[in-house]
Amino acid sequence: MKNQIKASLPELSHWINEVASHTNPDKIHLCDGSEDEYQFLIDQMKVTRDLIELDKDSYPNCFLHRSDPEDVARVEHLTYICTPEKDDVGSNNNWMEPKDAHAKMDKLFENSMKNRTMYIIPYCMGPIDSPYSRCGIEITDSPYVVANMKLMTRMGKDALKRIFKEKEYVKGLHSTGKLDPNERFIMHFPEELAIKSFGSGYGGNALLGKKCHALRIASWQAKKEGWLAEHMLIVGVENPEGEKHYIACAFPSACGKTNLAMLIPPKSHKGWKIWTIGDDIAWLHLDKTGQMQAINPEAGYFGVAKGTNEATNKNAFDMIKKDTIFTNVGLTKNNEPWWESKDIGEPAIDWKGKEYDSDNGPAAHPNSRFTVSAKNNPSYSSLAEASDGVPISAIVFGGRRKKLAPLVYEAKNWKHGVFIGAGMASETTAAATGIKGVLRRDPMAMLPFCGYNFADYWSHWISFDKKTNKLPKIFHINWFRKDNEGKFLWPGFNENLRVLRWIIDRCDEKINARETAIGFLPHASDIDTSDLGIAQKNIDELLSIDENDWIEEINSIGKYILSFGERVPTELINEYKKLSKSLNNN
Ligand code: GTP
Ligand code: SPV
Ligand code: MN
Repeated sequence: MKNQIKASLPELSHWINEVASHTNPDKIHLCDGSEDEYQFLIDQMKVTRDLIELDKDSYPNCFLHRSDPEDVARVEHLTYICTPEKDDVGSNNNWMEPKDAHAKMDKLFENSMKNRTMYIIPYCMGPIDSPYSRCGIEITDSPYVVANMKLMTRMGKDALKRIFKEKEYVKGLHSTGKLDPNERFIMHFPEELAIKSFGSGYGGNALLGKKCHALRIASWQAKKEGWLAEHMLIVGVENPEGEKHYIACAFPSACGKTNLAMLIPPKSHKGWKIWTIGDDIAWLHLDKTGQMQAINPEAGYFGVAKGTNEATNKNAFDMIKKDTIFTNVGLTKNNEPWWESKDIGEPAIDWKGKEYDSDNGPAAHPNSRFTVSAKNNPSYSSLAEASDGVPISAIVFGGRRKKLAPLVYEAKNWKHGVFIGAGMASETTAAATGIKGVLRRDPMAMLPFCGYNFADYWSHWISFDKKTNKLPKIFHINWFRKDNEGKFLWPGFNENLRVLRWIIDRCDEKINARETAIGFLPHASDIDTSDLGIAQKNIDELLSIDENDWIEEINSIGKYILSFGERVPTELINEYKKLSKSLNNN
């Protein structure tokens, strides 16, 4: 195959040789994506203890990987976008001049693969024959990365064939280095379609097809080419009559995307079905008729283990009983994986490999994860493989908010919806290093992932209004509102289908809603909660808005948006002014 690369794409061959001579690996392995290759890597990692085999009877073909304890999450402060113009990345990104960034990274990569194998991973983000898909090549010295990329992407020969044909692909270079947090950087060069990541083996920092390519680089390409690359799940809802609607939802990291994407309808919802298209990333294009179509660029899930149990997410719970790589979970004495709220078994060993002692913290790291092929998911939709994607009826924004944001509301129109997305906020989670549980603005759930200036990003979102009259309706949800004792007001998880039903009924113009200053809210009777046993006062609170709190909120959103300076689109500023005025007039 190496000769084939030389003949078909000399430029790629040149890059591989250049990287090899700079990083000085012991061996070079071009990945073909086969099952044999996967098995070979797994066997090798069992020997090196990079993977620990789990109980073969209850968890066949499942493994545990323990990362370095200082390398367990994305590192937003060490993630950069490198473009010639600083203004192009905005205050939402760290910036470095490309020349300086290359120099810094090249120094780190020097001889970094000595005594190691360099793997070349051709991959395709999206169905292999879809015009919306994009390819990349990741070079890495981590077999764990290769195995994860095999589960998460369409990896190997077919991707390489497509790369030969298209001749355009993202070049990603990754090395685990010494895992020294002081020598850890994730750099993106959107104009060169290149990524350089050093010093971390963690998912979002090291699996370069995921956040680095499919969001940061892709969002830049999408802006140039007129589409959107978003941090969104894509879910299909089928009613008892067999009608299907597809919804794309942007919630920040660890805020419920995987759970919603594969929920199981509650018992009260006979005949309803949920179909998963994707759980983390959506690429949205307008087709020739102006309909918004979505593909999931990924082929697997890198999901949060903690909290996954039979009641919260049975589909996930079942799909990770085979063919799964677990990262940083605990172990039971029977060598089964264990995490907080698994609700079965007891922890014997913690995620660091020490005997479990509750005084030393949780058994599983709060950001412990599972990696599994989407094919294992009982609710996986065959349309996730469709080259033209699925039609999107609604876009839903949401976050973790103890107070303020109601269970659900609807934007008055597209521009107002963009304002709602731009004003999103959520409490921080364990998915990134740093303080947890602090409210921060996270527009469209893209704060860590938008590869360019948010002001330009909002203009790009707004521009869709002129391109078609078939845009999806926009909504906002909050599953995380709490009462004064700190208890969740809404049961969440599978019961969230009730809210999706309201959203769909609104899209189909089947029901009315209550117009308020912030948008359309449901009439309580339009969300069926009769069998849930929730106190009426809780329902009323979930569907209420406190105007004084909202005046404060809108002022804070306004300040945030305006802080992006002259490039902020006038339409967004007008939305802010309109909303501020109508709240103050009430
Ligand atoms: P990333 O993979 O980091 O992007 O996360 P995600 O958005 O896919 O989040 P995920 O579905 O994995 O959920 C994260 C955490 O939120 C888990 O611990 C879930 O148990 C919890 N969670 C998910 N949905 C709900 C819900 O409706 N209500 C409540 N209270 N918790 C939820
Ligand atoms: C997230 O943090 O949003 C994730 C996990 O989905 S990671 O791949 O690390 O970004
Ligand atoms: Mn995510």
